[in-house]
Amino acid sequence: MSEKNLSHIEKIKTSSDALRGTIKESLLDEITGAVREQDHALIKFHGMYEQDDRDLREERGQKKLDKLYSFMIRLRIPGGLISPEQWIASHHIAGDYSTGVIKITTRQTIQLHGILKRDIKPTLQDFNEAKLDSIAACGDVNRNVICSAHPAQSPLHKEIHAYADKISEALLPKTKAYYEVWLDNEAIADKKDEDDPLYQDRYLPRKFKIAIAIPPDNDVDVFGNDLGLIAIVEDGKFVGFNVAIGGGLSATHGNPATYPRLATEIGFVGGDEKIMKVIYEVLTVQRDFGNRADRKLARLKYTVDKLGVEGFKKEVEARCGFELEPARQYEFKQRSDHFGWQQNSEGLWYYTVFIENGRVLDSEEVAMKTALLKVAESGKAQFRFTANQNLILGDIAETDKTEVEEILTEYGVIRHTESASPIRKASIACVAFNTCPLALAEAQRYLPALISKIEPLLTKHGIKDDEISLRMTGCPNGCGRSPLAEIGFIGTGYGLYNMHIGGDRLGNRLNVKYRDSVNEEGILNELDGLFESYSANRFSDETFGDFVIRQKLVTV
Ligand code: SRM
Ligand code: SF4
Repeated sequence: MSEKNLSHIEKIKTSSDALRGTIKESLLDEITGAVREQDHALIKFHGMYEQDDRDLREERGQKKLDKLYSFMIRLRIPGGLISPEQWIASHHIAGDYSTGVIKITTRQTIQLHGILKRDIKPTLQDFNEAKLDSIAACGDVNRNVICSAHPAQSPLHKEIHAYADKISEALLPKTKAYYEVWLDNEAIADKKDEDDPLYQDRYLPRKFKIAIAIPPDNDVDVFGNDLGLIAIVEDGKFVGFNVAIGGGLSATHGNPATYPRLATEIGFVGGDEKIMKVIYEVLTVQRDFGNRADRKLARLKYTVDKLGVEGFKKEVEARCGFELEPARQYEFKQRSDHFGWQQNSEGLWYYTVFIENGRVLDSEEVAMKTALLKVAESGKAQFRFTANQNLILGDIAETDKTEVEEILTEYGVIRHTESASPIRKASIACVAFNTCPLALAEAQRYLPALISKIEPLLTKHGIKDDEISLRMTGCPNGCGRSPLAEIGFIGTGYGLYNMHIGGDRLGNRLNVKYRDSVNEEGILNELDGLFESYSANRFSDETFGDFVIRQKLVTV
């Protein structure tokens, strides 16, 4: 591609001195709370975003004040697992430097918001002390590798989870910029140590996401990822992965060239070396064939559709030097989290805590943040985030279960988890206002209240125990994976949402737009009618998503 057609981010990347840019200078500039324009793009590769408080934008603008800049930092936590000590550290870092709210994301990690420029380094240094980092949590590289989170029913889960770490490590950029800029490490003497055969100096055309699903659970929404790996277990042994390519959930309002797409399964690969090779070469094909002119069309899904699924697969196979085997059999049976207590094959206990939209804070209803700190301080449980924005307190010994349970009871966590309705527990909302610069409508600040108005409708129609998946995003980027919900709301303007229906309960089918830009009254009217019809006419065990498709309310 000729230089002049490259998007401006491509130029920033190649001229960034391995992602250093002028970040150090930006940090020293006390006149503004922001970083320089090119550094704005580069800091994403270090796991952070520059934002401003959108609630205050207008008022500050009227007073001719600069925007109130702050930063969001997102950690890299492959498979979502951290130790109690790391939770304690995160709790205190959140209190010291951010808004104090810890946000569990849809990719099994945590983010902190509202960090001032001068506090970024202390934040990252404190995380580093706790052996946590934010390298490649954002940017045009492989992001946090996610993996089915559910309590290990079999010892194989450990073996498969280990791949999340291994893949994440293998696909990290080689640059040492993070250590130099944020942790004050000395500049490396020999730049050859930073040679990066995978990312070179241009990195990928766009973000890249990998998920590992362990059937029967599809809690990671494996088909919404650039690269989906579905673990295949035969005769009690993990034998390899089915490989799915080209998933992605974003679209842009008014741009028909953009669309959500489910990943397509292209075959099976077994054996550690071959598995790692296939993953690596999927990235190199995207690196070499992805669109570097238009970032709206740069995700892997568009490259797959450009080359054709077969064409893409052949290119991967040629680079690997071997062919994929035919995809193997598996079945997904659940996508939502398994709330409450579970025990694994080794006798260890797990408690899955419901955390509405992933926001860990103390509220009048539940002292979640305090409770989790107490559990962490007891040292009796590991912390595993789920891709549904919840938390599993895991690996709890039989002898420690009572102690953990007492803490959870004392601070209202068990009541909170048990009393939430099935639809609330199966809901997801993205961040949206007040920090997301791309939000057109509210999501996590609004969905809980909307659900409180939807619950009586479910009760009225006798379907309150139905676990309908309902997701809301403040724009069509799909961060809360609304295109994969049975009912998805996608913000179009403040207080307005496109309403999509007809996704299936397991994440195998995208939903379809049903109504344009409806407000709350419209949403509740539509749902009232739909629930009435569903309750009266559904087959037994038929899910809401399947029902609306059978009734041809939308066409897939
Ligand atoms: Fe996302 C951009 C939040 C998961 C698709 N996403 C953003 C930004 C960073 C806005 C921005 O670019 O400035 C949001 C920050 C808001 C804030 O204030 O924190 C943001 N995305 C999130 C999180 C925190 C939502 C949540 O509430 O949990 C999730 C963080 C995941 C993580 O830990 O890495 C999050 N984002 C997703 C997902 C879901 C997933 O990966 O399973 C998607 C859809 C899947 C996909 O990628 O196709 C998603 N986010 C996007 C996109 C659209 C990308 C595209 O293909 O065009 C953007 C915009 C962009 O990249 O230009 C975006
Ligand atoms: Fe922001 Fe849109 Fe993502 Fe929501 S879906 S966090 S509004 S980019």
